[in-house]
Amino acid sequence: MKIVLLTLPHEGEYKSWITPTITEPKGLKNIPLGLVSLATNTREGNDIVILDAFSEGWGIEETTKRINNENADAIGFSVVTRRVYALHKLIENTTAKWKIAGGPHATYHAEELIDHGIDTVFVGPLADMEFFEWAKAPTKGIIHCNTDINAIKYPNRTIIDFEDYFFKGKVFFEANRRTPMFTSVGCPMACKFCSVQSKKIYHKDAEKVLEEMWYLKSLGVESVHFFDDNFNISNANVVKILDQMEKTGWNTEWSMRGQVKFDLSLVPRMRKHGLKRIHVGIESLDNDILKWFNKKHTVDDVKKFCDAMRENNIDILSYFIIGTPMETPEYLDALPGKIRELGIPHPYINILFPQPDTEYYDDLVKCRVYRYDIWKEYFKNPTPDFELPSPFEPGKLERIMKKADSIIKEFTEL
Ligand code: B12
Repeated sequence: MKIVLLTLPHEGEYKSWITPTITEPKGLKNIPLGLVSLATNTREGNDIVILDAFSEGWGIEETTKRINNENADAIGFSVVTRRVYALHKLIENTTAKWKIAGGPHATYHAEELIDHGIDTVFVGPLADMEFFEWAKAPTKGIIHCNTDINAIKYPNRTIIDFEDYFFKGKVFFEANRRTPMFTSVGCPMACKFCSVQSKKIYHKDAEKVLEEMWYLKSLGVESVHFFDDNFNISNANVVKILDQMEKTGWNTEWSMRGQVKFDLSLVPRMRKHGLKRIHVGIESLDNDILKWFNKKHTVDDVKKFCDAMRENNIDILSYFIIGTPMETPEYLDALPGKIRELGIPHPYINILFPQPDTEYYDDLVKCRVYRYDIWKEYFKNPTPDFELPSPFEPGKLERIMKKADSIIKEFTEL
């Protein structure tokens, strides 16, 4: 079977005020690891072409042409919610016997995708085994996926132009020949603003993690980033990976995305084996706001975490969210000073945004701040560049955006 797998173009995506534009990296290409994983695990007997429209910056027309030029039996869309407008256009304008979809939006909105002309929707955080079976005998409908993270091969980076995906610029920090990989998928936490695909967490065996790291090193990678939903949720699992690092002699640079609260006595060992930087969602330096977010740490936990990082010379990139209902102007004015006191060199300031499928958005509908389910209506008929009305009182969004820009400028020379 000839199958085109693609990421969706930016064109027409809904507007979002989450990330101030000054922190959006120019020229950053993201390896479509999900698609590379699918291709790696389904290549035998099939002809698979990956079109990374998102990273290449192609518009809808260009992407349509490229898809149709391939004359494939099937088109597989990797769908994130922000790009459903492009998805609808591409469903309309492309031709193939089969149109299938997977990814976070497909997991949340499978039936709606079927209504819009998708033949088969793959639901779940990993779909490699089900996709392989499907390619042998295609069927229509919704497929609930249970791919075992340890039963699949790691993504073969040589399927794509790997060299092209190393970021040459600088946003917050510099890292040479840095690339992402996953040691787990899923996060059981219940943060109010997040719509993670799986609340259940699936860990790769430590042997497999190190096998992939050494493979990346053989491709000339100098810095590995664990882009997990929450890498250090399980201390036991971190220990298993450290043991395997020790066993195989790993001490090349790595970094990770995870949480503040974990066994800090592990930090010196993590450093010894190459940990350079931790990316964490601190989100706020106020206990009431943290509680409102449903975060499971306190300001005191943050202090202990930052101390441990400083003592071990590990860099921190921390996400903060501003714009919560109980936030005072005094809190915002004091925030940069507190961040500095904690020794956080890279604060990544985001603005609270009602993403679909989050508790925050659902509450706004329940409390009638939004009179009807705006996202539900939008998904039925996505319009280009859609702008969600701000749920804040008049003038607040503009004020917060200015504040975010000024904090970011204070900490970074972008
Ligand atoms: C890396 C990442 C990014 C990278 C780039 C992603 C990329 N390559 O395009 C960057 C940093 C740019 C990014 C940006 C954003 N991201 Co992001 N990101 C991720 C992250 C952490 C990992 C994605 C990944 O590689 N997963 C690992 C691979 C192996 O899995 P996968 O891609 O999902 O693919 C598997 C299955 O889903 C399935 N599958 C996927 N596609 C298809 C297609 C077919 C045909 C089939 C059969 C199966 C299938 O099979 C794959 C293999 O098993 C996820 C969290 C997560 N766990 O998914 C968030 C996530 C995807 N991001 C999210 C969000 C919200 C954003 C932003 C909107 C945030 C923002 N700041 O505004 C922006 C969007 C930017 C934009 N303009 O669209 C949300 C998406 C929610 C949603 N419903 O769409 C997620 C789920 C995080 C979250 N917890 O909310 N992101």
